[in-house]
Amino acid sequence: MSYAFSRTTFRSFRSYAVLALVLCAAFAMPAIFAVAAAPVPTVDLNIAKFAFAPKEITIAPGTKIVWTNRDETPHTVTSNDKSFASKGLDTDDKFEHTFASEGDFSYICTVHPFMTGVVHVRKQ
Ligand SMILES: [Cu+2]
Repeated sequence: MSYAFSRTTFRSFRSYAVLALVLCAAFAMPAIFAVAAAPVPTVDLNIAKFAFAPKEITIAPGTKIVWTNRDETPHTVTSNDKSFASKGLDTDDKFEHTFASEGDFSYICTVHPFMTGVVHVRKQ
């Protein structure tokens, strides 16, 4: 009687152990792939109250900047050397650009040219 009980207990424990292993593998799998595909470092930048915030920023090469227009007015993100240029961004629209190489990139809003910003890309 007690023998049968312990066998059943053992069998159910074993099936839980197998289930736990399968679940661990299932959860670990996406994590392994996430590490393999190294995410691009991203910096969020706001366009608010007719200004780029922050107006000046220093990042490492390979960093992506995502600008979000928080104003009710359309703005653009347009580099002076034309290496990047957004369309007109409405409220909450985003524009992103990845800076591959070092340099100083000044940009303006073409609708409001008094709005200026600069991105310094430096190895850190
Ligand atoms: Cu503007």
